[in-house]
Amino acid sequence: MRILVLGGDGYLGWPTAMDLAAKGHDVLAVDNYLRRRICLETASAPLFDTPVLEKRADLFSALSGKKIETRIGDLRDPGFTRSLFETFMPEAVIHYAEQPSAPYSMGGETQARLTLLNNIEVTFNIIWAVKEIVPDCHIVKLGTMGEYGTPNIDIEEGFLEIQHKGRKDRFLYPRQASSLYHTTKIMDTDLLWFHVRMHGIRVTDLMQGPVYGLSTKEADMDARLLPFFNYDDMFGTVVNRFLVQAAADIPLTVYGKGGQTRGYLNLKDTLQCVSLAVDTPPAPGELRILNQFTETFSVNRLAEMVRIAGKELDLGVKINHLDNPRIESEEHYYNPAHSGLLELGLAPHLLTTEVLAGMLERILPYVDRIDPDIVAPRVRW
Ligand code: USQ
Repeated sequence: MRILVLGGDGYLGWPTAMDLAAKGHDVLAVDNYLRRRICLETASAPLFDTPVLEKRADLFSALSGKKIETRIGDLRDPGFTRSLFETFMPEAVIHYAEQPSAPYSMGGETQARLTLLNNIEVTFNIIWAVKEIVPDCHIVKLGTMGEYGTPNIDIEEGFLEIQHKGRKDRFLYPRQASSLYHTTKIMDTDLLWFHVRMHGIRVTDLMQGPVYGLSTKEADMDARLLPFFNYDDMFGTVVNRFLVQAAADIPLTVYGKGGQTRGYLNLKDTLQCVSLAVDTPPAPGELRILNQFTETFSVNRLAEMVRIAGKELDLGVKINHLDNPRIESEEHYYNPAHSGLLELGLAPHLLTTEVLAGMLERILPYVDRIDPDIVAPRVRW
C-alpha cells in the first residue's frame, strides 16, 4: 500500500515508517521538526543522537534495501498538505503529526495556543485532503487513552450505550482530559466523527496509553536508527524516564501518591497495532475506535518494577515521592476495555523484569549524556 506517515520524525513516527517500509509498503514520512524545535527551546535533548529524517532514511535504505521517501513541511499549511496527497495518492495515512506533550501544553498561553492550533488545524487539513483528493483513504489517527480521563465506571472502546428515561442510544464515550494536549485529542476525535458522519470517510482512532521502549527490529540495526528517546519532564514518558533515572542514580520521580493508573504498551506493540489497523480498514462512513495498550500499572508499581530490574544490574535504585505537578487523581478506579486489537491479532510484549533490565543495559553506556537538570518537573498546573 501507499502509506503516508505524518509526524514521521517522532518517537513513534520514525519506527512506524521503518516497520511499514520493511513490510513492503511504499512509505512517505513527513515532518516539520516541531518536536525538535521545542526540544531545543526547552533543552530537552534526547538520550541518543538522532540524525535528521532524510539522513535516517538514507541509512535505513543502505542497511535494509528498503526505501522511505521523506518530505519536510508544515501540515498546518493546507496547500502543502493537499500537494502531498495529490502527488502521493495514499491508500492509508498514519496521523502522528501533533504536539504530544501534556506538560508542554500546560506551560503557558503561548504553549497552549501552539498545541491547540497545531493539533486541530493539522487534523482538519488531513480530513479535507482525504475528503477532496482520496476519499477512500483510511485515516489511522493516534488518539490517547487520556481522552477518557479516569472515570469511576468501566471505560469502553470508544462508544457507550446509554439508557435514559426508557430509551437507548449509542454515543462517543464521555471524555474529560486533564491537560490541554489531551483535550486537543478529544477535539480531534469530534472532528473526525463529524466528518465520518457527514462525508463517509473511513477512520480508525487508536486510543493509545503511554508507550515505553526503544528497541524495534529495524532500530536495532544501527544506533542512529533509534527513536527520538526523551527522558526529560516534558517529552519523556514515565517508564523511559524511570529507567534513565535509575541508570543515572537519580531517585525515581513518582508524582504524588503514585496510585495513578494507566494502560501501557511496548513500542513494538505500537508498531503491531498500527500495522493491524492498516491491514483491516473500516468501512466507508465508519469510525472504529480501539483502546491501544496491553497492561495497566500504577506509577508505584512501575517504580517498584524498575527498582527490581535495577537490582539485577547491581543498581541501588531509590524511589522519591514528589509533590504532584499535575492536577490528576492519585487514587482511582480504572478498568478500560481493550479487546479490539487483541481480536485483530495483537500479540503483546509484556513489561517484565527482563525487558526493563534489557532497556537499562542499552541506556547505561550513555549515562554521561544524561542531564539531571531536565529530569525534575518544570511545569506545574
Ligand atoms: N508520572 C510520574 N512521574 C514522572 C512522570 C509521570 O509519576 O516522572 C505520572 C504522571 O503523573 C501520570 C503517569 O505517570 O499519572 C503517566 O505520565 P506520562 O508522562 O508517561 O504520560 P502522559 O503525560 O499522560 O502522556 C504520554 C504521552 C502522550 C500520550 C499519553 C497517553 O506523552 O503523548 O498521549 O502518554 S495517556 O497517558 O494514556 O493519555
